[in-house]
Amino acid sequence: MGLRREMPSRGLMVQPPSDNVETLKTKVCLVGDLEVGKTSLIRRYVLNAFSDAYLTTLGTKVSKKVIPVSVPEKGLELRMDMLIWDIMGQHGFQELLKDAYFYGVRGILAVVDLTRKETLEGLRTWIECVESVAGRVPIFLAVNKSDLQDRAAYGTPEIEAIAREFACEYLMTSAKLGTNIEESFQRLATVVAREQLSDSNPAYLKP
Ligand SMILES: Nc1nc2c(ncn2[C@@H]2O[C@H](COP(=O)(O)OP(=O)(O)OP(=O)(O)O)[C@@H](O)[C@H]2O)c(=O)[nH]1
Ligand SMILES: [Mg+2]
Repeated sequence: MGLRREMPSRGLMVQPPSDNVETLKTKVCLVGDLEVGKTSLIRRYVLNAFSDAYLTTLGTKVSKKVIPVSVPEKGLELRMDMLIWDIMGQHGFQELLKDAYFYGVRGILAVVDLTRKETLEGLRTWIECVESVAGRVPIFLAVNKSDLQDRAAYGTPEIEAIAREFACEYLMTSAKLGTNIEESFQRLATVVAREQLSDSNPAYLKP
């Protein structure tokens, strides 16, 4: 798989301002193999909670978070209503349910597990699956379980290779310790907003 092409622009879902701040409605999803920590990242982000117990996600769960986003190059401050879709990591369901889950996705938080190298390879089919439904969308990569550095199965070169492949940025995260969770979602929100506000959507930029 070569480098990703530029993403086509598409329409906006902008609501009229209620409190003088424009609201951007966005659907993002977390994808990655079983047990990488998708549900834990969302739990930490939305509820600031964590559990060591592993309960695999069956089907999907949607959470919502309202975040301020600034796009400095456009001089814009926005409110993003982010719907966060937690998808189960079972590859078998992909073809069956992808239309239902990935329709309208505007951004992907791709998650891998620092202690299992195969989760890097697993990511490819996840991203292809989302993009087969939603088209090209911005991606942010979370290399999760950074608290288990002593069990790391790969290092920076492998991470940077996969980040290059998907033309995305990444952070090392720990849902357990709460490391880089806010930052990861915030940076995903920013790249998604930037894409949604691309030049082909000039209507949005009117005062
Ligand atoms: N040490 C450590 N464990 C973590 C971290 N994040 C998640 N876990 C553990 O990893 C296991 C799997 O976490 P989940 O959040 O359920 O993983 P998932 O990706 O949602 O899994 P599926 O829903 O089955 O696809 C659980 O036992 C979590 O406690 C982390 O940052 N550090
Ligand atoms: Mg889960």
